Amino acid sequence: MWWFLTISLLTLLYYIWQKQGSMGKKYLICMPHLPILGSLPYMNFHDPAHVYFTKLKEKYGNTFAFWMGPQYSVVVNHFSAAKEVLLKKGKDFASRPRMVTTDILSGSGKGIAFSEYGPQWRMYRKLVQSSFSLLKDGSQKLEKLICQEANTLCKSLAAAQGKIQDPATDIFLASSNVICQFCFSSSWNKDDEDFEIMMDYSNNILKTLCKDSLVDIFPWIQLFPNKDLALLKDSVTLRNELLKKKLEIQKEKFNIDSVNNLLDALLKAKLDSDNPLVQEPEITDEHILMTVGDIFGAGVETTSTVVRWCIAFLLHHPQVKEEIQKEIDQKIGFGRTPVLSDRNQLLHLESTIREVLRIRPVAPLLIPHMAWTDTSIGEYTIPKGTRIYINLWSIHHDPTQWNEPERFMPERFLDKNKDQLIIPNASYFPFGSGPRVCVGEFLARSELFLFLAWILQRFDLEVPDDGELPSLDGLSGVVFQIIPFKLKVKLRKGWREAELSA
Ligand code: PLO
Repeated sequence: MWWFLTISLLTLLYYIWQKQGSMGKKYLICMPHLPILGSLPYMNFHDPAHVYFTKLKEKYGNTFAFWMGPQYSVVVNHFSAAKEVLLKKGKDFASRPRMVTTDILSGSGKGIAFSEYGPQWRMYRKLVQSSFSLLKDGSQKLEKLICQEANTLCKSLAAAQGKIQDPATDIFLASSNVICQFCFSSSWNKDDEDFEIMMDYSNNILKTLCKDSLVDIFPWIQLFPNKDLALLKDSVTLRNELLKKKLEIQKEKFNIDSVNNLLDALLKAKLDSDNPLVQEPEITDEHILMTVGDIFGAGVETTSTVVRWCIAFLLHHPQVKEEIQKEIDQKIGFGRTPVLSDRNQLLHLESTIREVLRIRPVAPLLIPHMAWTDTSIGEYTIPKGTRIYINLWSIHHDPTQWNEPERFMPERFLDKNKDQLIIPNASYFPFGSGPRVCVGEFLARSELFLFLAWILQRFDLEVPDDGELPSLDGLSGVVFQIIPFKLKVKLRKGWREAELSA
């Protein structure tokens, strides 16, 4: 009886407290919620979060609120509100919520992907951005670098020609080496121990990070034994050891007059900031490691996943693959390998990449944003500290913007005459937008184009003899992964003949 009375009283006080705070302000429609547990008892955990939030649109509208345990949170399902959050009021919403799992990965909010908005984040982000320009011109030309890895990738695929293979490791190696060159000017072989360790820990981090697991909602849960958290901690320790090793090597080689990679650029910035006249946020080894760790992790996991999604969709749609190859044969032939400037020529390949990024966005809920000041979305008040989930899945599958959004149709990114690439509507931003837009977008797009162009020029990709097509369901998480699949790779006749006559 006493229990019942106490709980009823607490619930009543909670609602009165909420109502008082909201006088004169307009709040978003909110899912039902209870004290402490928030809306969790009313939520369905069968569907992946991005699909569930898309379904809730019917009931609560495009933008609605819910309580993730004690945390007031907002879901944005439509591009116009998303643009307001990411671009128009981008600064207000440019922070990140602190979560137990991302704190473990980022050494308590260091680096650039998961850190809060502020001068420190801005400085590291600028440093990373200017390092990317090292790639655009300079000795380590981006194109040369990617083509070198595309060449190794094609050789490995050719070595297992005719057999049934899962291309995941070879593709992962290729994208890892591009980003490894950018970060540390080094690369791995397929059988290097460090490469295997990296592939393993990276996979385990993806399985456990930012999954809206209970520990990210109720941090006190970490006080109890937790298998996933232990796996994440062990994986992050392995990652940090690997990064530290790279940092020590780079420190020994470091020459301030020759900045060749991201780590060099950060070490140089650290030296410059040791000057007491320069008033900038402090640059420490730990911050450097976490920043490189973010870029490295993002470069490794995202590109290789998208290349595999592209291959999977092409196995489902062989006619699209044929169209791409026809265009490669006409515009490039077999006399030379593809280069970046072919991008304006290979419209079918480019439109396919765009469509894959639409239908299977790399991060269907982006990384959660957080309002670091009191602000608003439209006429609705958004208090400081609100978590914002931008539902890219819903935005990219919005039936009012996309005709048959569930259908794979690369031609939607071509004009009527099919001779020009277009973005058919504004409900599309696979790399995010605004202050937190992906810093590696240029690198990612270049890699996707070159890896796929090299593969499709040389090989026919076929479904294994048992006819099993890849699953297009995916595994949700901070990166929307593809379920491993197998395929048969065959050298194309034209390529073989060209090789013989060379
Ligand atoms: C991938 C696993 C790595 O071991 C660690 C890592 C660092 C940065 C993360 C990345 C992971 C996943 C993709 C992320 C990236 C930062 C930006 C990128 C989340 C977890 C995206 C898609 O937003």
